[in-house]
Amino acid sequence: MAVVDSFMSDTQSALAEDFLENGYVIRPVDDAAMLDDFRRRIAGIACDKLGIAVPDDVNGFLNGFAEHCPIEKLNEVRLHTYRTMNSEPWFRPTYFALARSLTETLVGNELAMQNRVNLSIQLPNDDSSLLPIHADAFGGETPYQIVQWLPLVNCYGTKTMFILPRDKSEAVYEHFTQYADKGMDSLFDDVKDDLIWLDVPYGSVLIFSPNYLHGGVINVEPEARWSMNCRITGLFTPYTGAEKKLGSYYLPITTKPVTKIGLTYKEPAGFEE
Ligand SMILES: O=C(O)CCC(=O)C(=O)O
Ligand SMILES: [Fe+2]
Repeated sequence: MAVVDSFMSDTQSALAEDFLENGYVIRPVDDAAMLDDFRRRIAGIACDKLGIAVPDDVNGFLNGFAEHCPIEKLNEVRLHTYRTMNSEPWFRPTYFALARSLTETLVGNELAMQNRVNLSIQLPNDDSSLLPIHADAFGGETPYQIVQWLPLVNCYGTKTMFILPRDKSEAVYEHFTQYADKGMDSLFDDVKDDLIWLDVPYGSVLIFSPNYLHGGVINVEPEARWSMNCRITGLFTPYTGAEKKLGSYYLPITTKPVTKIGLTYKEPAGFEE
């Protein structure tokens, strides 16, 4: 009969080490066929808005989106897609399922997930929806979270996002006060040689800690970027939710029966001394 001498499998330990060292990991999604179905449905929502049929070549369609959607209509189509996808009952559960094994290893299995998943569509040379270098914790979000960042097309070069790895971000934070005056553009210049431009092919998912510096630049590749991002946190962490609260911004998704029982337990009267 087999026994074990570790609380984690070798795969889980390697994942945890990689994440702790770099502040991010890139791995295949849990179910490639589910991702294909998911992507086709998302493309279908955008096609509805444009009044066209979903093409067989979804990958080519999304990459070549500039040919189907003029830049003036892009935000309207993006918002329609964002709202519609987030209103579908299959959407957040499927999004979560695609990276479940990674999230459970890195965060836990009793989780709260951002109420909506964000959608980013960046046409070539389009500067309309860029997120310059930042860390989400600066804006009052919990530091006890990961971002699940899912590309619907191959993301590389300027078509992807960058991150400053954990040790380099932490070194910058040691001397951060200077940027209050100098501004974030000068921060970008100071760290740009150390940035990792995350190569995330379709079929894989990026999980990163948004406590470390990250962002994007104008996509100068010939294809459009389609990516989604969503925050997931442990249901029970020291974070008290000054800005982004549990119950509104983060919604519990995998609350366990023992927690439900524990939360409703009331000590019967008569036990006080
Ligand atoms: O997709 C990007 O370019 C940036 C995403 C981001 O900043 C985030 O998800 O926290
Ligand atoms: Fe961010």
